[in-house]
Amino acid sequence: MKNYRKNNPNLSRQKNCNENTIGQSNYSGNEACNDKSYELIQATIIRSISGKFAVMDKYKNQYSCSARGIFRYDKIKPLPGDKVLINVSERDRTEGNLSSDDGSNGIIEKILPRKNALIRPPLANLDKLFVIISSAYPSPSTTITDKLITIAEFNMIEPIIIVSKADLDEKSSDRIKKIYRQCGFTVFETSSENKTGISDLLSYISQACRNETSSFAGVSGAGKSTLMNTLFPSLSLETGKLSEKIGRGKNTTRVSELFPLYTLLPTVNNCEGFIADTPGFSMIDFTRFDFYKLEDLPYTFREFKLVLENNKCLYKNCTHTKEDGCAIIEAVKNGDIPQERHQSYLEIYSVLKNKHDWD
Ligand SMILES: Nc1nc2c(ncn2[C@@H]2O[C@H](COP(=O)(O)OP(=O)(O)OP(=O)(O)O)[C@@H](O)[C@H]2O)c(=O)[nH]1
Ligand SMILES: [Mg+2]
Ligand SMILES: [Zn+2]
Repeated sequence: MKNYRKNNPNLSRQKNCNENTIGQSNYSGNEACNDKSYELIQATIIRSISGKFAVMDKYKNQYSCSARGIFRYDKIKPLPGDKVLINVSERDRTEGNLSSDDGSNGIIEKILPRKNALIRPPLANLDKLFVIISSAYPSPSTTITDKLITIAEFNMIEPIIIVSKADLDEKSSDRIKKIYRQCGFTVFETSSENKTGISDLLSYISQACRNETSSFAGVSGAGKSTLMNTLFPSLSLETGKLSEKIGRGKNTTRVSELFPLYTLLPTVNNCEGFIADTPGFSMIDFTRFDFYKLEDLPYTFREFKLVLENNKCLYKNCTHTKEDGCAIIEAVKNGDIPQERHQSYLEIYSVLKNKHDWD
């Protein structure tokens, strides 16, 4: 990789002093500040594999890092997307090279404050989440899709819907598009097979995702990696067939990885930022993980919020599940809220309600 740092007169490294950072409760920053050899470089984690982290600094130098033990002690897992301060040796600093002889040429000292962090996919500091749902094979589930959307909404991440494999079932593709467009989402329809919708999505990414961190997410086999390969021909991500017996993906992608947009879109000027491919899943377990609380749920459905701004439910503590005089149920009846979205709401409501009762 080209070394931008060596020739850069504006080279600035951040000093390790009194940052509001994650994972430094038992770590004395003073010790580092007194010693010039401990000057730190700010970088972004782009990949994590079995305890090692690939990170990239703003001059595009890449380093392989391990993390300080303090993170494990504090039960904080550095995630792809994390902005970190790393400590690298003088030799590695000038070489800026991911594959040093011993396979490790830096240490993550600090994780800078996060804007957000997701459990699934495991990523930090996301601005946009492309939620992929295939028209068929695997058969589309609006419930799983809505679970993912609500998690994004709760974390102030903009969800963008992509209906993939549009070549397989036009009717199903139209149905899904209609649901999400009606709720106010930006929706794309693509087929990697016959290359439809690719240029629209590409020009959206080139404009809207610059200088941001975004990610693809969705069930295994929905076609995320195939779509990334189609959009960005410089990638050659592994893709996999579905299990014929159960019509599900086989979890081909194993790790979440951020790709720098400047490498994917070489013709776009000043294209900073990242886009990630992530491992697919078959379910999102609200009983095991605390994504958000029951009382947050109605606000994670953007079209519910709109209805409630203009109409009041009869009862102040309306759960929007079955009450007479519920503005949401009324909106579902007259077609202002898609039935499928309310169904997803009911399913998540029931899981969170039971969990709540138990606590
Ligand atoms: N007909 C059709 N098949 C597609 C399309 N996109 C992907 N596929 C097929 O779907 C299968 C799964 O694709 P992947 O890209 O590996 O899916 P994924 O979402 O990355 O799966 P995981 O990595 O397991 O999460 C492969 O056999 C692809 O060839 C498409 O647009 N049309
Ligand atoms: Mg994949
Ligand atoms: Zn209500």
